[in-house]
This record gives sequence, C-alpha cells and structure tokens, in this order.
Amino acid sequence: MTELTGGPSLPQERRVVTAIPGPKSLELQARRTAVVAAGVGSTLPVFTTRAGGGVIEDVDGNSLIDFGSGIAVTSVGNSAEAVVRRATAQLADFTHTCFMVTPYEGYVAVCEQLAELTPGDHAKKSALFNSGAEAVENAVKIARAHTKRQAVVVFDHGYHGRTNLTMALTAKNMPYKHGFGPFAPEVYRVPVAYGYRWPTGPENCGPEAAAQAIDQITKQVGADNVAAIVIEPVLGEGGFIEPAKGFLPRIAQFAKDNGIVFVADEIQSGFCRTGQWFACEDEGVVPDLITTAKGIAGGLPLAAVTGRAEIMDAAHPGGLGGTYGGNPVACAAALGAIETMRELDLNAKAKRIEEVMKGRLTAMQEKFPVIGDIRGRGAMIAIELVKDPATKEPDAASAAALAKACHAEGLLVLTCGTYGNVLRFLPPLVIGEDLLNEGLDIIEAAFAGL
Ligand code: PLZ
Repeated sequence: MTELTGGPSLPQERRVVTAIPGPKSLELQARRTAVVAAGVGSTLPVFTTRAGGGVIEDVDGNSLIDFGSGIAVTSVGNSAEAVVRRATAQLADFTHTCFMVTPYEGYVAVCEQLAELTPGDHAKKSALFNSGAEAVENAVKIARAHTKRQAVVVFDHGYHGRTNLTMALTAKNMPYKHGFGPFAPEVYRVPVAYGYRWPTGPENCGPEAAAQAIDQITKQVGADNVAAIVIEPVLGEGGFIEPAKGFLPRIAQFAKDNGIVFVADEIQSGFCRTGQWFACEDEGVVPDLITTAKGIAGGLPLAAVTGRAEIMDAAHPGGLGGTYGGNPVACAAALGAIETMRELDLNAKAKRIEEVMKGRLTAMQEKFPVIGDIRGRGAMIAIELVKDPATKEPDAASAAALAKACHAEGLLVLTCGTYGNVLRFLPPLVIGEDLLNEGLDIIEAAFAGL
C-alpha cells in the first residue's frame, strides 16, 4: 500500500508562516476565479495540500487547526488509516460496476452496519446514494410510496439540501434558494422549538412549540394528507439548534398516531458527532426513516436512507437507485470509517470535546456579553452572538469579524444560522486536546480584539 503523506501522520501543530491566504493560495484563487462558477463559494480560500488529525496544510506551508471537518464530514480525521487502507484495496480491485447492474458485498456490508447502528430493534433496510440531498429526496419518495400521500412537513430553520425538492424543504432564502424557484409543491413549514428565542422562555418551549406545530399541521394541511415529517434532531445550518426537550418525542408520537413517516435527517448530526451514534437517541426517539451522509464515509461521497423494512420496501423494484449510489470505493471507506469510530470510541471523544469546549466557552461568556447562547452536543458546538443579551438582536457582523480573526491566526471556523450570527465548531473527533485548547485560545483572543 502507498505510504500515507497526510492523514494521522501529519505533524499535529498550528503553523502560520505567511499571511492567510498566502501568495500561492492567492495565485490559485486567481486561476480558480477565471474558471470556477462564482456561485460556488469557499469559506477560506487557502488551497489544501494535505490534511489529517486536527490540521489542514496549505500550499504556502501553513498548518491550520481544523474546527470544521469539511462541514462535519471528516469525523474520523482526514485520510484515516482504515479508510485509506480499505478504499485503496477496493480501488485496486474494481472502481465501479453500478450496484443496479452487478452487485458487490461492500454495499450489503454498509447496509448491515446501518441496520445495526441506527436506533430501534425492528427489521431495517437501507438504500445508498451519493449526497445528503439525494438521501433526503429518496426518503420523501419512499414515504410517499408507503403512505400514498403527498404532503411533507418541515420546520423553521431547517436545512436539507440544494436540489429542487430539498431547496423547498430548506428554510433559508439566502444563499440557498434566492432566484432558484419555482420550488416543489406540497411542502409545509411549521415552528420548531428554538429555546433561546422562544417568547415564553426555554422551559416552556418544547411542549408549546410542539402544540403549535401540530395545530398547524392538523388545521392547515390535514394529518391524513401528510406523507412525512422531516426534521434534523439538531438543526445544523440553521444554527445548531437543539429542539427544546420534549419537542422531538411529541412530534414523533404525533406522526405515529397519524400514520405519518417520521424522518430524522441525521446527515450532519449522525455518526458520533454529538457523542452518540445518532442525535435522536438523546431523547429515545426511534425514527421510521433516518438519512445519513457526511461522517459515514470519512470524506468519500456516500449517503443512505435507512428505516423500517416495510416502509423501505414500499417503493417498487427499480424505483430507487442511480448510477453511482453506493459506489464500491465509498462503501469500503464507510466500512473503514465505522471501524475507526468503534475502535477509537469516538462517541467518548466527542463527549470530551463538549466538556472542554463548553467549559472554556462558558468562562468566555462571562467576559464577553456578545455570547448570547452556548449550545450543541458532543463535537457539534456553537455560540450565538447578539448585540445585547436583553434584546437578543442577532449580531452577524461580530460572527463574521470573529471568523475572520480566527482564520488570520490559523484556526478554521465556520458560521451558520438563519441570521448568520452563529459561530459553529465541528472539529474532527480525533483532534488532540492541545490543538483543541489552542483553538479555543485563538477564539478567546479574537473576542478580546472585537
Ligand atoms: N441535511 C442536515 O447538514 C448538508 C451544506 C453546505 P449534501 N449540510 C452542509 C452547503 O452550503 O451546501 C446537509 C445537512 C443536512 C442535508 C444536507 C445536504 O447534504 O451532501 O450537501 O447534499
């Protein structure tokens, strides 16, 4: 096997030797601007050469601390040993047959792992796809085939992708939907339990928001027209909103009582990210269908819909698929990623990251009132920034300024949130504690310099 030049063998250190981005990145950025469509953005245009553990190296020789994991993908670290080993072996054997033409074992093995790891002990089946959006679209197709109904219910602040149906399911206009309509019909949006911004306070939020959502579904859509309710158990792009306690179980029960397929979109929150295999386990919610992607395959494109066998089998033979869905190399990578999660007990690592981060961020909040809220679980942690803790007026400018200051110091952080005022932290679960603390030092210094 080829020797690893990146991955876990990379020196685990921050190193800033040029301005960020440096001169070579700027040159590449000029080439990029000439030929890459302007609609495709980049958070930080430093061009990557290698990455692994908790760092990303760029063409100018800088080594950045990674608090992004390529948007919650490289949970096992970049080029993790088992991912590279299994994917490399698969590359040498065959790269593609199309599972719909001649099948292979890797696809089946991934579906076996999904049946074992996802919540609930009922009989489960899966179908594999290439992207998160594709998985969500297929979950809706399956739910419609099963229920013979059409309506889909989604939530304020929800994010489910950029394809036509998933744009309709996504809440935020800019940048995801603006000018790209018309959108798919039969999509209905209802309130979510956003504790920090709930008018009567976080204690009342779960039951009150559930009652409002259910009232809107019953009165405006009609429960027996609803095929699926689709929700992220921790809302990702919308601002790392953990629905207030009681909300998810209540909505899941309502779905069950009304023959509606309850779909948990765990594309961002799944696979150890929140310190559990899946975030919905936190309140013991067992979804009918669960969509996964991102962390599942250590950086290779793979996504899945997993769920109750009788629902998954509702689509007629030939009704689900795609040329590349469950590509053999991506499946091999997924088996390597899952092996790594088990062997390194990455749920425990995620919980430790939460402990360190929340401890440090809580101390910062006492000094910097711009931090309105600290939330999230495991290695999916965010802070919501406000102009004044009393009014909670969103402060997107501070989020942008802080991200910029962190980037200049060699710490990659991402923003999110409907109001653009949330800084989110998604380190690889294998990051060392020294780097984690160094990253938090940089964040603290950035607050001091605001
Ligand atoms: N569902 C919950 O988080 C992807 C989007 C980044 P794809 N989130 C990152 C961007 O700006 O495009 C996501 C998600 C949840 C679905 C998706 C979609 O997954 O693999 O990007 O299609």
